Amino acid sequence: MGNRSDISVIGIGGAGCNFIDYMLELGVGNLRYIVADTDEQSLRNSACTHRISLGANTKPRPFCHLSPEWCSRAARDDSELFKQVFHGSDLVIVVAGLGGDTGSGGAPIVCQLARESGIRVCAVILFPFSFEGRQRRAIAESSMAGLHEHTNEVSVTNGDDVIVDKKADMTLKATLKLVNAEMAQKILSMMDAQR
Ligand SMILES: Nc1nc2c(ncn2[C@@H]2O[C@H](COP(=O)(O)OP(=O)(O)OP(=O)(O)O)[C@@H](O)[C@H]2O)c(=O)[nH]1
Ligand SMILES: [Mg+2]
Repeated sequence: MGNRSDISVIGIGGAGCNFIDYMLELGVGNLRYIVADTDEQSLRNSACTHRISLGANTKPRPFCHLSPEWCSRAARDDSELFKQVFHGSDLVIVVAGLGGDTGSGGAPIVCQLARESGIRVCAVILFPFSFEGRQRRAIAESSMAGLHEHTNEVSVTNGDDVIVDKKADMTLKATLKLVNAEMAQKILSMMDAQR
């Protein structure tokens, strides 16, 4: 493969982890895959062997609901770990679905950490579907501001646009697969541009 760039792709939160599984299933090789989540079960279910348990060192951990703010703090607490993981990469691609706590709070900080190491950073994200409600949209919007601040490029797939194109009887699972396919295509283009 000669002088191919060293590219890391890290999925953060449930959607990010699912997406990395999708890439592994596709068999896109020559990439360093990493998953990071606050949810141990999501990590255990992942086919990716390079796993980061986000927030394992962040105390106190809220009993029920996390928050994007707590997940941002968790990512900062693990900053040395992330920097070690990204060491040697020419490009870091951060993947998350926004609207929840982990991806929305963690992704902008992970982007910032990679950038501080002098690495080019792209975020590939899903902006939530309208049917998921206003609160998740608000969380996504505030995360977007952080992503724009700490990346070279943000590539957004808008959930609602995917729904417009889909067949009326398509299940959510099938819709998310379409989203994953679109995000994968974007990553393949980024890989080509980086070469
Ligand atoms: N591309 C893709 N998007 C998904 C998938 N599952 C969920 N999403 C989207 O991603 C958004 C965030 O969901 P999660 O990733 O589960 O949330 P999280 O970041 O783990 O946050 P918490 O579980 O609240 O800590 C959802 O609102 C959906 O719009 C998936 O498998 N693939
Ligand atoms: Mg989750």
